[in-house]
Amino acid sequence: MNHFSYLFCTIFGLTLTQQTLAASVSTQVNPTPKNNESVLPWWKTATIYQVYLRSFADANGDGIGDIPGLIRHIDYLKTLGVDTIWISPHYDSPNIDNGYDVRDFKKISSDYGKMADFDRLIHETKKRKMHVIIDFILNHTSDQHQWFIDSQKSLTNTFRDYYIWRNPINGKPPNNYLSFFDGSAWEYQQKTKQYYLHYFTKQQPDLNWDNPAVRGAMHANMRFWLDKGVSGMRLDSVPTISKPQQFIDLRDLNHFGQYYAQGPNLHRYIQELHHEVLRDDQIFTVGELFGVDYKHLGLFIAPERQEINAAIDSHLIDLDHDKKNYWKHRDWQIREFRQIIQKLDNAIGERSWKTFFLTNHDNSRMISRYGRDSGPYRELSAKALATILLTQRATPILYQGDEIGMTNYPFSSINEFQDVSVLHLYDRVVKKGNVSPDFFVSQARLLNRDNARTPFQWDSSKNAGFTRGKPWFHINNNYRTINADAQLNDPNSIFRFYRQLIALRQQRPTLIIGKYRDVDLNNNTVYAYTRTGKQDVYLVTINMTDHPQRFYLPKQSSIIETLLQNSGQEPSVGATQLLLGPWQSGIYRLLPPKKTSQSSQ
Ligand code: ISL
Ligand code: CA
Repeated sequence: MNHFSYLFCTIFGLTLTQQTLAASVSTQVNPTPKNNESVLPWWKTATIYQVYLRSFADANGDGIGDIPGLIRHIDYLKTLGVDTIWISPHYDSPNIDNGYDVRDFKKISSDYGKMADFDRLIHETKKRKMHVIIDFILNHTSDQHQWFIDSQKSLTNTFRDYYIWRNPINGKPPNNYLSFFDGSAWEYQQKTKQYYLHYFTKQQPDLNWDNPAVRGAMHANMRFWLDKGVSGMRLDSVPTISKPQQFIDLRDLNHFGQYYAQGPNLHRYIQELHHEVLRDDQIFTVGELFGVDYKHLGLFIAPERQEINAAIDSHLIDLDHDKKNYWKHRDWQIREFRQIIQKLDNAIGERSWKTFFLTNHDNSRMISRYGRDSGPYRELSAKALATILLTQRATPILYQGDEIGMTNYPFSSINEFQDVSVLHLYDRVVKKGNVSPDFFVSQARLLNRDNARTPFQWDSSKNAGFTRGKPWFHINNNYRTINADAQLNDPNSIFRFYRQLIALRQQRPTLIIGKYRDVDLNNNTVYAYTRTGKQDVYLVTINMTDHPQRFYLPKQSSIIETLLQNSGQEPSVGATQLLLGPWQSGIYRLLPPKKTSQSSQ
C-alpha cells in the first residue's frame, strides 16, 4: 500500500553542543524550559515500551490482560530500564479491531479494569519516574459510539455531520475508495439511504473533522486524559483525518493509503490540535504517519510548524510486504533495509525527530522477520537486532516480548486467527479469489498482526504465567524455554542484553542524538554505521548473516574502546578491521580521522 518516490530532504542544521549531550542524561524526567533548545526534551532521551494490554498480563483471571496486570509488572519494566510505557487503546470498545474502535473515549474498557486502576497506573509510574503515553484514535470511532448511533437516526440529526455521509451515485457507492481492511470504504445504510465512509472496518466509521463540533469534542476527549496525568499520546492514523472535498474515483487503487494521507485541511487540523490541546512542552505526541512519503514527513514534525513531536514511519516495517498485495510476503535484502534507514534519517533532518521500532502490534515478531527465530542463531540474532533498535538517532520503541525474544506463532489454519484484517482478506482473496488456503495461510503466518498479539510469556508455568484462567488467544508453545523468568537472572540472556543496551544509551548521549551515517549502503552482509557527536564517534556493526564476515573500518579510523558486543572476542585497541561471527554485533568507540570529527555536524 505504500509506494513512495525516494526523495528526501535535510531540513535543518542545528548543532547540539557537548554540554547539551551531558545535560540530557540528568534531565531525563525533569521539565524542559520552554523554548530552550540547549536541553533535550524528555521524550528524545526516553526508551518507550509498547504494551498491548490484552496480551500483557491478566490479573483477574478472565483470560484477558488488564491494567492491574500491567501494574504488577511495572517493576519488571523498570528493571529492564525503559522509562515510558505506551499502552494500546484502553477505552470502552466492542473490540472489532481490538480497541481501535472506541465506543466511549472517557471510559475504560471493562476488559482492562476501572478508572481507579488507570489512576493507580499513573500514580505507580510517576512514583518510579516513568511516563505513560496513550493511544488516541482520531480518525474514527466505533459504530457503537453514541455519536454514530445518533448520526444514523436521520438526515437532520444533530450528529449527522459528525460522520461522512453521501448519497449513492447511480445506485452505487459515491466513489471507488477501498478500505484498508476490506472492500469498499463505503457502507450503505438502508434507513436514510446514504453511504457512510469507513477507511478501516465498517464498524469504524470515519469522523468528519471538517465539522468544528467534532474537532472541539475530540480536543476535549484528549484533554480529559492529559488532565489525568498521561505524558503524551500516540496519534493513531493521524494523516487520514482530513478528507477531500469531493470524492473522485482514484485511478490507481494500489496506492490508496497515500491519497488518504493528503487531505486538504490535514495540517490545519493538526496545528489546531497542537494549539488547543498539546501546547505544553512536556506533552509528547508521536504520530503514526503511515501513507506519508519521506518528503512530506517534515510537514508533520518540523518543530516550528507546531504539529507533532516525532514520527512513527512505516517504510521499514513495510519492507517484507509485497507492494501490491500487502498480505503477501516479499523477500528483502540487507541493503534495502539499511537504505531505508538512511533515507529516513536524511528526511528527518537534524532538528526533527522520529521513533525507531522493528515491530509493533500490527506486524509479525521482529526476530521472525529480520533475524532467526529458530536454530543456532536465535539468541544472537535477537541481541543483534536489539543493538540496531537501541543505537538509532530516534526514540526507540520496544514491543512487548521482544526483550525476551518472543517469536511468531506457528499458525497452520485460518481458523486460528482472530485479527479482523486477516479474516476479511481471507474471504476476498481465498473464497472469492483464486489463491489457495494453504498459500494464504503460509503468508499470514509470516506477516499477520496476530503474531505479535499472542500472550506475553512470563514463566514456564501453565499458560506461561499470563493468566490463571483461559487465555483469550493462543500461547506459543515455546514459552517453556522462551520466558521472562528464565532470563531475568541469566547474565547472558536476551533480556539482560537489552538492559545493558538501554543503560549504555543513557550513558552515551551521542548514541541518542549523534549524527547517523551508514558506512556502506550497498553492503549486503554487515550493517554498519557511525554515530558522531562533537567529541566522540561510535561505530555499530551487525553481521546480519549466518556466516562469518570480515569488516574493514572506515578509512583512517580505528577502535579505541569496545562498549558492548553480543558475542566474540573484543578487538584489540587500534584494530582497523573486525572478523565478525554469524549475527555478531558490536558497539565501539573510534579514534576518528581528524576530518570526521570536525565535519560531522
Ligand atoms: O495493520 C495494518 C495492515 O494490516 C496497517 O495498515 C494499519 O491499518 C495502519 O498502520 C493503521 O493502523 C492503526 O489504525 C488501525 C488499527 O487497526 C491499527 O492497529 C493501528 O495501529 C485502525 O485504528
Ligand atoms: Ca483480565
